[in-house]
Amino acid sequence: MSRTVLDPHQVEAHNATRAADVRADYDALGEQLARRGIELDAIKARLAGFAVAVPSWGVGTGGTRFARFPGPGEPRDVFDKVEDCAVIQQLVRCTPTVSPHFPWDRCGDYRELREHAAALGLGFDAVNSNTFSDQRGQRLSYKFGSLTHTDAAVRQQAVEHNLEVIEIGRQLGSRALTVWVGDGANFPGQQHFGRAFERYLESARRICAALPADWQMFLEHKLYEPAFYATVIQDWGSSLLAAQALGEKARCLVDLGHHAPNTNIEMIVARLVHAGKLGGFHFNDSKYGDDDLDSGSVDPYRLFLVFNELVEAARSQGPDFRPAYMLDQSHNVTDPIESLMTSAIAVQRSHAQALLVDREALAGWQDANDALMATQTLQRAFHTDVTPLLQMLRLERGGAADPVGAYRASGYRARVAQVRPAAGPSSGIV
Ligand code: PSV
Ligand code: MN
Repeated sequence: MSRTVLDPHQVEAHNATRAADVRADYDALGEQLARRGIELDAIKARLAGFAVAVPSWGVGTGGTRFARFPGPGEPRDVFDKVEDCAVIQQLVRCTPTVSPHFPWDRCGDYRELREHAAALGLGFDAVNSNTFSDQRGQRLSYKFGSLTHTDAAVRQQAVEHNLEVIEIGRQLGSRALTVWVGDGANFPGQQHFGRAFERYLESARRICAALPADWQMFLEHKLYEPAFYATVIQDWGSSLLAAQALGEKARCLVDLGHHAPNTNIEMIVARLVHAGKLGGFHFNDSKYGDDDLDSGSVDPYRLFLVFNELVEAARSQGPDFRPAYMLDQSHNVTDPIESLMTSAIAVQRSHAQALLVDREALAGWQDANDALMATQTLQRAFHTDVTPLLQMLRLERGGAADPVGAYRASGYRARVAQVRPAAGPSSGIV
C-alpha cells in the first residue's frame, strides 16, 4: 500500500456527500448509452487502462519570455515535484507516472528518488534531455545548436548529455527518452538545411545506439521557437524521415502545440500510425502558437478528434499500439496542480468520448459518401457528457468525485507554502 500525501479520510468525506449523485448520474448515462447499443461498464473497463504522465516541470509555475509570476509553495526540487504529482494522482487516479527533465531534475541519489516516488505510488515515464539551454558551468554553449551544431565538440557534449539522461532514466525505471532540440536558424542562409539534418541524424544515431533494448527514443518536432526562421526538426515530415532513418527504436512524438494554427493534427496522427512511427504525445492546448495552455481548454473537439484516430488505431493495430501520453503545459495564472488535474481529466474525457463513436456506422457513412451523417456520428459521441463515467472510475479507485474541490478543501497549497520558500519574480519559459 502506498503512502498518500493528502489525508484519505478527507477524500472519503468529500466523496461521501457526492457518491449517491454520481451513482444516479452514472446509471442514467448507462441507460442512455444502452439505447445506443453501448454498454457503459464495458467502456469503463476500457478506460481503466488509460493513463497520462505528468511533466515534472508542469508542477512549477510557468512563465513567458516577459515574466514569471511565482505562486505560493512552489516545489523546491524534484522530490517536492514528485510529491505534488502524487497529490494529482491521489485525486484523479489516471496519472501514475512522472516525466522528468534533466538537468532540471538532477539529484544526488536516483535510487532514493525512485523509492520516494514508488512509496507514493508513482513511477517514471519518458526522461527528457535539455540541450536547448546552457547550464551553469557548461563547457560549450548551445547558442548555435546542440545535436546539429557545426562544431563536432558541441555535438559530442550534447550526445553525452543524452547518454547521461538515459543512464538516469535506467535507474528510475523509465523506458523512453524524449529529445526535443531548439536547433535551427533565425536568418535565411544562416544554416545549410541538408547538412544540419545530416548532423542531427549522426548525433541521434549515437543516442539511439546507447538505448537499452526495451527503450524507445521519441523525436519531438516543433515548427519554431527559439529558432524563428527554421528549425531542424520542424514538422512531422522531418520527424518521420529522421525516425525512419534511425530505425526501430525511434518514434515521433506529437506535441499538440508545435504546429501552425489550424494544422490538421489528427491527420498527422493517422499518418504516423500508418507509418508505424507514432511514439507519443505532449498534450496541451493553444490559440496562436506554442501557447502551452491547459489541455482541452480552448479546442476540446480537436482533442477528441485526435483520440478518435487513436481509438481507431488501437482497433487496427492491436495490443502493441501503446503510445506514450504526457501533458506538457505551462501554468502561468493557475495553481499548477489544479491545471494538471483538470487537464488529465480533459484528456481522459476525450478518450472516453472517442470510445463512444459508432465505428461501424461511421465506416458505412464514409463508404456511402454521406458527409453529414459521418460527421454527426462523431458529434454524437463528442456531445455525450461522460462526466459520471469519469467520476465513477475515480470513486472506484479511491480518487475524488471533484478533484479540484477536494484539493482546495485539503489546504495542501497553504500547507506546503509554509515550508517551501517563496521564489522572487523572474523571467523565462518553463
Ligand atoms: C518545447 O517547447 C517543449 O515542448 C519540449 O517538450 C520541452 O522539453 C518542453 O517543452 C519543456 O520546455
Ligand atoms: Mn513538448
